[in-house]
Amino acid sequence: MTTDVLIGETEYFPGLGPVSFEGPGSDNPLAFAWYDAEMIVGGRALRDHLRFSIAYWHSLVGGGQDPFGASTRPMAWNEASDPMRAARDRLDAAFELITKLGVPFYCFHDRDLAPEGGSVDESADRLAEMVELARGKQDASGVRLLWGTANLFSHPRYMNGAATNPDFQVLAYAAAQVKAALDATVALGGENYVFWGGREGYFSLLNTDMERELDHLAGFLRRARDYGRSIGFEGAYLIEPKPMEPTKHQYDFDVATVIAFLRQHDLTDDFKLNIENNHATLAGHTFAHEVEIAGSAGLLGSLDVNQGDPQNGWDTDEFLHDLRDTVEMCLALMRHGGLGSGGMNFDAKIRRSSTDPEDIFIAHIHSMDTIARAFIVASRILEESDFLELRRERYASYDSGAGARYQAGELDLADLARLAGELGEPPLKSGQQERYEQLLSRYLTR
Ligand code: XUL
Ligand code: CO
Repeated sequence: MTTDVLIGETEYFPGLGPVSFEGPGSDNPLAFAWYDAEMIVGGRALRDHLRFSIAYWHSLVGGGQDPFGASTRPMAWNEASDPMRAARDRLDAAFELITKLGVPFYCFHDRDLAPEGGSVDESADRLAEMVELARGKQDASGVRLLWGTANLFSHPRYMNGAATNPDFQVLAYAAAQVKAALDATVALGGENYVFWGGREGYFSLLNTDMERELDHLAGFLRRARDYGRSIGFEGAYLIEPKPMEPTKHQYDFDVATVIAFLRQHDLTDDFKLNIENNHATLAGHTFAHEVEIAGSAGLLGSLDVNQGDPQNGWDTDEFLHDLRDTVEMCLALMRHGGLGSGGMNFDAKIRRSSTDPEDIFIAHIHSMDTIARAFIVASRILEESDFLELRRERYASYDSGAGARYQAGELDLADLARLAGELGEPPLKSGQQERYEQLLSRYLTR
């Protein structure tokens, strides 16, 4: 799976890319130092392990606007006064960026690809028109769709939620949007379909019937699943947890909450998790923790790779560059069998003051390098060090004797109490945390 560089009528990033691999010694900010797509790790090319993806909304739509000011980033592809013309220009720019970076996948919201129309039908027609063009770009370049989704949070009609809106008319409108977004995803061979509960949550419990809203959400997901399957969608549906923002409390709070919800509503055969690092840290967890929880439940779907700022609690969506954290996440990911049909989507934005055309290239290159390097380090820790052995030894008392019988479900509480009396006071056994941390540090620089 390779991608061919695709430039439209206008070249939007002249002089930039295609990006090549120069190796760890490179000082060239516009070349890969670690991400060698062809490098074989554990029998597979890095490209196929990592399955990088561009996020249309951050890299082609958002221009750095924040609550205090307008956008700062020059984006010539968004300037046409006819919004469909702008959508076509944006598609050109998207495929130029994706293919120059050599990224194999992309992700979009319906409204990133095509502007909303004046009615449900006009919006669906506009999306279908853009899907036709995107299909051509995919075929010409070899780029694939990792997932599609519907933006059910920007329009004012969704201010009180979409599938959890107290007003049925809004829920129905959201359903129309998801139907069209599923049609688009299937037409483009999308491998997954994402639900991020944009405004599914509450600001005050005083005016909120939470039980009813959650029930409506489950019903909405069931309808979406059934429709998708009926039009031939065979991929995974993914829920993306986030604890807060925009609402005070988002229903899909974190991975554990979502898993409980999916199990309660019998949805685990079709739905998995799309885990985002900055959402994990907002919930007071780490990326590794969330990957571990989903992996243990067999519900690991895909990743939105980014990072927050340790000094504040916002969803700053920075490009992931923390090597150490990423190694920890990769250790959890690899122990649970990797991404499968998921990928690593750069749900990240360059800073508002990053206004040079090359900034978006450098941001992706640096993140791809960080992740590739972390992945290689993690695979070496797993294959060459005593990391797994140390962890196994820590639990060795459950491998034989009474411990093994306990793990197999035998021994009741009275049996355990009798054994405690016979075995006596347990000796203290070190958890050796510093030894693990040292091991990780040493592999970072090898
Ligand atoms: C918002 C977020 C979204 C989802 C897709 O915080 O992460 O971009 O990934 O709707
Ligand atoms: Co995201």
